[in-house]
Amino acid sequence: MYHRIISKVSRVPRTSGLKPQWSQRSFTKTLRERMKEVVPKEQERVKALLSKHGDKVLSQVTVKQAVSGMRSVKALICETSALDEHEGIRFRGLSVPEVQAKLPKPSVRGLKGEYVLIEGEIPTADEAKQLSEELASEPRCCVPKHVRQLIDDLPVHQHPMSQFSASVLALQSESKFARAYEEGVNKSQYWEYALEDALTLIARIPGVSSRIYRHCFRDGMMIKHDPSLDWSANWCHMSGYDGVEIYDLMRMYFAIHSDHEGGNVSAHACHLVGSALSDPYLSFAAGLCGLAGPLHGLANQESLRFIKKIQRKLGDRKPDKEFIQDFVVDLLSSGQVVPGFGHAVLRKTDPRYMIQREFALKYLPDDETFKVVSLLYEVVPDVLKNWKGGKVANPWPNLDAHSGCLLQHYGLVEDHFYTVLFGMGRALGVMSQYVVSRALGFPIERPKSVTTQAIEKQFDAKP
Ligand code: HAX
Repeated sequence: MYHRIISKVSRVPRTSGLKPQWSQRSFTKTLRERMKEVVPKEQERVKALLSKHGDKVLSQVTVKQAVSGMRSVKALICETSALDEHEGIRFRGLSVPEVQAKLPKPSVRGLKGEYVLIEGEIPTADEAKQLSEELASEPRCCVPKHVRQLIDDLPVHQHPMSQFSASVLALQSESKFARAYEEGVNKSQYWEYALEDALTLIARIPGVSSRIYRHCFRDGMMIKHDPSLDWSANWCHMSGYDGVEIYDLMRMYFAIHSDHEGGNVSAHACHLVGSALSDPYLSFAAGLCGLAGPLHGLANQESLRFIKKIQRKLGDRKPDKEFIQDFVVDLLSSGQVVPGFGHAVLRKTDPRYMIQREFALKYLPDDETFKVVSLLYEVVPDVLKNWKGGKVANPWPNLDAHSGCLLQHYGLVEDHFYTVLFGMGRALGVMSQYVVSRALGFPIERPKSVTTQAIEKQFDAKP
């Protein structure tokens, strides 16, 4: 998802005033080189688009849309991915299965997941390897002492998502973007500093996140990163999970959680805050705070808890459709939502759910939790379709209905932590969006709000 912009950008000598922190033959340099080539072209293209079509109507807004969360209003730009309500997400034009099929295979030093996220054009195995090495190299991946100290001092009962956003804010002391702005950098160079920060932030996330994990759920002793492992595998290793299957699972997991166009809460929050030229750290922390809500990223924690409640109520009995149906109806009758089902844009089963289901069918078909997940898949859509006259726009499962079952199978049972993993993946998408936004010079976001009285005044008076 630095995608084409970033990936195209990588093959020219460094010309900015940034101090190089990595070797001259590193992939990052290649990224910058491609960026140097592509940014002016993309800027010209967007300029031409504005002069040709600037006054055309892209979308209209009804009163209902204004009152109910701006559903379907097209008023944002996101270049890294696009979401179709029936087909699901495409990363720079590639569907999830296409990305999976086209990427260098994990056998090429385990580079499946993060490359989907970072490159728009399919990288060569060498390019993938270079980026992976870059992200695992010191000092780029090293978490500064004050951030380690902060995590160690936080109460273990504090939710891991607030620990994560606090840590990202603490990392902000390292922002090159913020420093460059203070020193009066020319706006044409914003994206270069944004890219620096985005790469450093991404490189440090496995260290931050695994520290939070071991602080909250283990003995607090840290495991050193292994520079021979890729980004996803390093998170597993530092958190205490080693093995080919879990490495593969997490590569897939981070890839599918990375980007979901620009209107979802985490991406939009990050974009909005970034539009004020808040640096990448501040902007990503804002995105994380949005992701921590139960209607968004926290739904993965809630989904597994919901499944566990079903299992507790089942006791020694085997789950069946009737039991699940009654359980779901009880939940709905008590005014709660079924976590992991529904979506503001999608109108079919989320392809990110299907990919996880395929993984489960291959590696854990007999897992007891997977059996409940499968029964929910069979039962819940019909219940939701008929609930209160069919008010639920999308009765199908989203990605959060499945992920906890896979994580739990490999020993990651601490459901509080699941949204942090979502946030790790999301960093790759929203930081890509941030760099692109600075490269294209998008201005501060400032839609117009109105009061409900103003709407009444506007329309009541008319016949
Ligand atoms: N269970 C029960 N009711 C649901 C529902 C569900 N899973 N999904 C939607 N509804 C209800 C809504 O609460 C709403 O009811 P009210 O009119 O009483 O307010 C009604 O159906 C219409 O809502 P909608 O148009 O179908 O859905 P929205 O666009 O308003 O909301 C949500 C989309 C994802 C927030 C919603 O489907 C939901 O709450 N799902 C459960 C939580 C969840 O899984 N969230 C994760 C979504 C994916 C994501 O972002 N992951 O990070």
